[in-house]
Amino acid sequence: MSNFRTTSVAQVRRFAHWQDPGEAVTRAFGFTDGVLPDDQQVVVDDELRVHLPGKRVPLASDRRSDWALFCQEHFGLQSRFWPRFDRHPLNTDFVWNPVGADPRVLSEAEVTQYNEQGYVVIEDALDQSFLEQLTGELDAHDADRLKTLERKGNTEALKKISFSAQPSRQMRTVRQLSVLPVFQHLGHDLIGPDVRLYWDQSVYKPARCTDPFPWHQDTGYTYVDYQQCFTVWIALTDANVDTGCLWVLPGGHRVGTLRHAKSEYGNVVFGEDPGNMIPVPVRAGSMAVFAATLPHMTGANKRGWTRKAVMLEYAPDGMNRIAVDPWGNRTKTPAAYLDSHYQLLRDGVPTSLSI
Ligand SMILES: O=C(O)CCC(=O)C(=O)O
Repeated sequence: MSNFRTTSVAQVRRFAHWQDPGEAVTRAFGFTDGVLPDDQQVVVDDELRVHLPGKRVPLASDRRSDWALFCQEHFGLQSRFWPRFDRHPLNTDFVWNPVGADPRVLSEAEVTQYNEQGYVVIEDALDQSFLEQLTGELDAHDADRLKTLERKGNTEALKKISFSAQPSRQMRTVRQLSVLPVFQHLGHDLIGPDVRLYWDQSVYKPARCTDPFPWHQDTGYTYVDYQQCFTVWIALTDANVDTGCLWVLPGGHRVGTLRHAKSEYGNVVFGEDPGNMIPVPVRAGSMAVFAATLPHMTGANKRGWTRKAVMLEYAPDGMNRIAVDPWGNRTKTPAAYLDSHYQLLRDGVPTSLSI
């Protein structure tokens, strides 16, 4: 028998996405007026099903991460399908708000996948000549970094993953990339009418770099008051399980920001691999678009060449960083640096940027 807890209909109704079964189902379970009374006892099990006591067929069944978190927090019930979630202390009330009501670039199927799984892949988003130009310029940027490391005799760092923060500040091609129509339209579909670039970086994983980049959420670095930002991970070289592609925990975005620990390679949300993780291989020029709350990691690069990617993160205009000062007070500051976090969509209309 699975692990279970007995509770009441009133308690399960406190879950933000709870939906009572339809009248026909409720009647079939013997409630002749078709209504489940608040004080009706129900049993919730670790497969995230809700039963009436003694009934074999469940009243409801919901495998989503936010229901798992609710069961964990309200009933002390650890589900079989998800890792233990530990909320970020400032994340007290996150509820996933479905996006993509009137999509411009995503198909209905992609909108559904994004809301349910937290990511979509867009194949061949960049044309070949732009991809080559972008990669060439980022390579030159990385070559400078490598030379400096060599000069300093820092041979260990040469073998590790390397990040170049905000190349858009220096490189026009990265700025041009970040405002491509596909990103303006994605901003509209996944955020709304007013969208800014929030972050950009290149990520190079050298040949035979065996260190995975650990599980984290992109919101796990700086707490912000809007958690449904999105990240675009663009492959500059083919990325698959042998070359260090992304792995994601599909559906894990719905719990909002979790507590992260510090590690050598950045913030970590899960100490070990969660079950149900899947790889997201993408070929050069294609990209994974994912919710900033989606737990993800990248694996080892077993090949003899560098895996290269560039990442862009988008947020709504007006988003704030929230921090807690040493006296325990919450402080709020605008998340955007207006010079580099330019606005690419205003009132739903692409802005005319001179970049
Ligand atoms: O591209 C990688 O290897 C990992 C980058 C990443 O997930 C991040 O910086 O958030």
